[in-house]
Amino acid sequence: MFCFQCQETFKNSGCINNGVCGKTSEVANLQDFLIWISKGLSEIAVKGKDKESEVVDRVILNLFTTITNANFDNTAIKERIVKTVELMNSLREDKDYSEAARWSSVDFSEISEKINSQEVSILSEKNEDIRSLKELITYGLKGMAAYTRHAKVLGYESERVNNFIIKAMAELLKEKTIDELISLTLETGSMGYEAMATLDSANTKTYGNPEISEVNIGTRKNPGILVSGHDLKDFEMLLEQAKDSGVDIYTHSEMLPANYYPKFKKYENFVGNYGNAWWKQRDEFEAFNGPILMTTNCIVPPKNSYKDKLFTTGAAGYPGCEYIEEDKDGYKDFSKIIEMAKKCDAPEEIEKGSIVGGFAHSQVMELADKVIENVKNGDIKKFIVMAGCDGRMSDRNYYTEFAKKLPDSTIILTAGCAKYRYNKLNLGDINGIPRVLDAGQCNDSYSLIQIALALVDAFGVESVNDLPIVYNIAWYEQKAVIVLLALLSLGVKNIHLGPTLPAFLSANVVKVLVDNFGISGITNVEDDLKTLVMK
Ligand code: SF4
Ligand code: SF3
Repeated sequence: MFCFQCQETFKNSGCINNGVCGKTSEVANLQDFLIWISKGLSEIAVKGKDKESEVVDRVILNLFTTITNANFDNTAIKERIVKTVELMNSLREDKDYSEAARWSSVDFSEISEKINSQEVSILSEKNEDIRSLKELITYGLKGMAAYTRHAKVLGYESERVNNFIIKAMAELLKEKTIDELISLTLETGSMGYEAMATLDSANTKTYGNPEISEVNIGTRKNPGILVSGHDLKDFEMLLEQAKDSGVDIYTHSEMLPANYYPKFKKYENFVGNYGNAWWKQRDEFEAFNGPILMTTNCIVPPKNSYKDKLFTTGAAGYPGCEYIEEDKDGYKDFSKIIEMAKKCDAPEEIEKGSIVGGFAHSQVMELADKVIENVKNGDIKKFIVMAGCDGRMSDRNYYTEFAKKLPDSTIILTAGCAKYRYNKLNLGDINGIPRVLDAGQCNDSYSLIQIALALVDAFGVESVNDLPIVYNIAWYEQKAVIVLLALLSLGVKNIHLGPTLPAFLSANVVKVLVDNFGISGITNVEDDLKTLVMK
């Protein structure tokens, strides 16, 4: 195996025997093969007369399945390989295709032979810069696919985004120049922005605009179900099915922003958020006592103490944990989880109190006058975008320290699970405006962009780069990659990215990003405060 798609990759170079995330080499190799034939399937669709929606759905699910920490289940990945090959076989015409598009076997001894030949490995591309850009685009597409699927289950999609995903996947099989790949990278970013906008519409039109909310972080005495990941539709179905069961529902990690949506608040058994970011789940899931539903990443290989209570659905999967299928209408039956919860103890209380969030674009626009007035009178001097991911490595304490040491005249704009590094620090407020404004999940970085664009209008400046906004973004997996590419495609400059720069960026690609976008890594809290905030 060779995988370097996430921030925690071994020695910031590449996982070679096992993933730091817990991915086995068998799963990693099968995932590489799945991506390779997904590109082949895309090529068949691009060269064919009609772009079958079945192709789009299949490629999107395959991309999403290979996101870091989403699916560790070799059986599930093999099943997806078989379905993909069968679809290719049914659509292939009498045309000239690449080897990936010609692949027609579902015999796993042949597939293993192909994998062992190393021809579908990331390292099969020998030119380091071409490999770097092709992987950057692939990872962006993975993030875009995740957001696209969340929107699709709510009945929203963008044909442009769908077509782009298929086109770009097919393009990645071709020989390309550096310049061609750079322009495909930027196109990926702007399509990523459209995918995020589509998901924003899907979420807000279905569940209402997020509003300022005080979220309970304590527990009640009933047994509970804990829901993690990003899929709001799964969350709604579970809330609805559990509403009269006597079982309480709690969010974990990236599901926290569900607490901000008006439509979910009406459920009396929706208690609040339990615990922190994904990487603390081994302790927190154990203390929770009840079953847990993972709707997407990030899954950490579970402890035996709760493994039989961990359920997955959608693109997520873990061997030995039960997977909840959807029926042909998209309905999922969660009764087994609810019945299991009834027999479990109530959650152990690990925290008390509340946190405040819900500052997506519509809510912030309502506060716009107040925000602008505070900027004009100098009470707010700077906004620091600290969105992105959290991770388990101790070097991420940097973000807690950075947040603590920010001057009182600054506001943190956040989205994604990066917020857990500072959302319980009680950083106070500026004339009633909290100093940490959480817009929601990582995809709600879209809201942060909307807020920046509104400020451009309000202050009459030329671009977002003329605003008192700086960027200190933390990344971990591929959804952060699409958020980053979206920001670059909008012309946002001087983003600081940490805790380390992606291992998949070659020295030359980093140079392109530095020269054109002023991207840089992080150094230490004191120096970065000077560069970002005090200047
Ligand atoms: Fe390693 Fe990250 Fe790939 Fe997992 S996803 S195998 S930790 S690079
Ligand atoms: Fe977090 Fe996985 Fe990226 Fe969605 S839950 S931001 S890491």
